[in-house]
This record gives sequence, structure tokens and C-alpha cells, in this order.
Amino acid sequence: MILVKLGGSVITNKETIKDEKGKKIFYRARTDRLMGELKSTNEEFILVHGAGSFGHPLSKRFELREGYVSDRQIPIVAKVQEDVRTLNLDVIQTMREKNLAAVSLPPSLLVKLDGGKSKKISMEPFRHYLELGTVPVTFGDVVPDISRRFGICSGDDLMLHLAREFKPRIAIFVTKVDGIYTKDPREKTGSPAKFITEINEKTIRLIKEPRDNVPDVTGRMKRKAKMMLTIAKEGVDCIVLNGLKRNGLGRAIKGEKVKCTIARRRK
Ligand code: ATP
Ligand code: IP8
Repeated sequence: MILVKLGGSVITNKETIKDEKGKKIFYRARTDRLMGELKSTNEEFILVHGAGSFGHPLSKRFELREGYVSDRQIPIVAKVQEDVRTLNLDVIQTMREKNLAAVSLPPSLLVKLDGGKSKKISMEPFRHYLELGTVPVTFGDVVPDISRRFGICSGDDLMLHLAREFKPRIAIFVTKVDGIYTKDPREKTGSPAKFITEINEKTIRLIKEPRDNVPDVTGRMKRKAKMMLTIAKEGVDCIVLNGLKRNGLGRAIKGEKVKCTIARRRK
């Protein structure tokens, strides 16, 4: 069994957000291709996807990650939940078109935080729908928080909890870069970004946070790298690869060599 997260940067446009008609951008053709690559491997999987432009900009503007501070946030909690479900429905539809029986498992109903940290995640529905032969699909969402009333659960957090529970053969983060660099490879000033082939306690210290304005409330590559190390400590190999490269995901699942950053399992 494998665990795959399609990053918000791959399936949406986190920089431009809306098209000329004012509609949020979902990259359907690209998602469709990635589903084809997943399907061709014939291996059981759980799919997680990020929120991208459907979740981050409003969550940032209304500081949803820190929980309740004002009543102004309440309609926004509902709106962001609606938006991430719209994206989830888009993802689910591309899966159905590939004859993948995808079942949506919204974290708003399954996850409880306390002080921003995961307190409880119901794993039973994931187990049930796997046993049924369907593909459980979950995503970054706004969820209840016991002490702060609400908070954000990211797809990266879900990857860790699902890896811990299901011990997949591999956990794969699909993003729009080849892997993790010492700094954002788009940054052209200063010394060039160096590619990190393996994340460990030493190399993680080399990663600098980006200086761009991309709205993101759940942390960037450094946080992903930390999550990968934690997943590796759970005994699961974890990689980040480029979803823009045709068949990179499919080849990685088949065990073929692709350019990626790995955190090797520790147990
Ligand atoms: P989401 O969290 O919305 O699901 P994602 O998982 O696709 O998104 P992002 O956090 O958006 O991932 O990360 C991808 C982006 O991070 C790329 O656009 C890349 O340019 C940028 N980036 C910033 N710092 C780094 C770094 N050190 N190494 C690699 N990419 C980086
Ligand atoms: O895109 C964030 O999830 P992520 C969820 O996986 C929201 O980090 C609602 C911003």
C-alpha cells in the first residue's frame, strides 16, 4: 500500500489563484495525468491532497490557523470548508473518470485539534473504505479545535498520521519541484540553491525559508522536510518528487530511479 499527497502547488495555482473569469484554477489535465500514473501501478493507495489556492489565501487573511479571535471569522470557516470540498470534488471526479472508486473523507468530520495540535483522528473510516476496495481521499481542511474552537489541519499532517497508522510501503509528496533544495530554487539572488538528495538531521538545517509572498498557512518546504523525517522515524520511506514531470510519479511507485529527495526509514 502507498500513501500519496498531491500538493496544492501541483493541482492549483497558488500564485495567480483565479483565472480571467474570476474562477479558482484547478489543473484538471495535470491531475488527470497523475491519476493515470497512480492507476497504472495497480497498487492500493490512500490519496491526500493540499488545499492550494482553494484554502490558503482566505485562511491566511482571516488567521484561521490561530483559531477563534472574532465573529468575523465564522462565515470564513464555512467558506473555506466549502472551497476545499469543491477542490476535493474536482479531484474525486478526475479519479472516477479513470475508474478509480474514490471516497471522500473530509477532515472537518474526522479530525479534532487541541491548541492547533492533532488530538484525535478517526482512522476507522480509512480502514473501512480500504477494505471495501475503494480509494480513501482526504485533504487539508478547517477542523474543530477543543481550546481554540477551530484550526487548520494540513495534508502534510494527515500524511504523518496515516503513515503511522497504515505503515505504507512508501509515502510520496508530489509537488512542483524536483525535491527539496537549500533554498527556494526560484530565488535568483545570492548563492544558488543546492539540491538535497537525502533529508536527515544534518541536511535539514541547510534549508532556508522562502522570501516570496505565496499565501500559505501551514508552512513551506522546511516543515515538509520535518514531516518527512518524522514519517521516516515511523519506519516509512518518504520522498518528494516533481508532479510536473510526466510519469515521474508512476516510475517512482514502480521503484524506478527518478530525481527526488528522500528521507529513509529508520526502523
Ligand atoms: P500545499 O501545502 O498547498 O499542498 P505543496 O505541498 O504543493 O502545497 P508548497 O509548500 O507549495 O507545496 O511547496 C512547493 C513550492 O515551494 C514550490 O513552488 C517551490 O518553488 C517552493 N520552495 C520554497 N522553498 C523551497 C525549497 N527549499 N526547496 C524546494 N522548493 C521550495
Ligand atoms: O494545503 C491546508 O492544507 P495543505 C488547509 O495541505 C487549509 O497545507 C484549509 C489551508
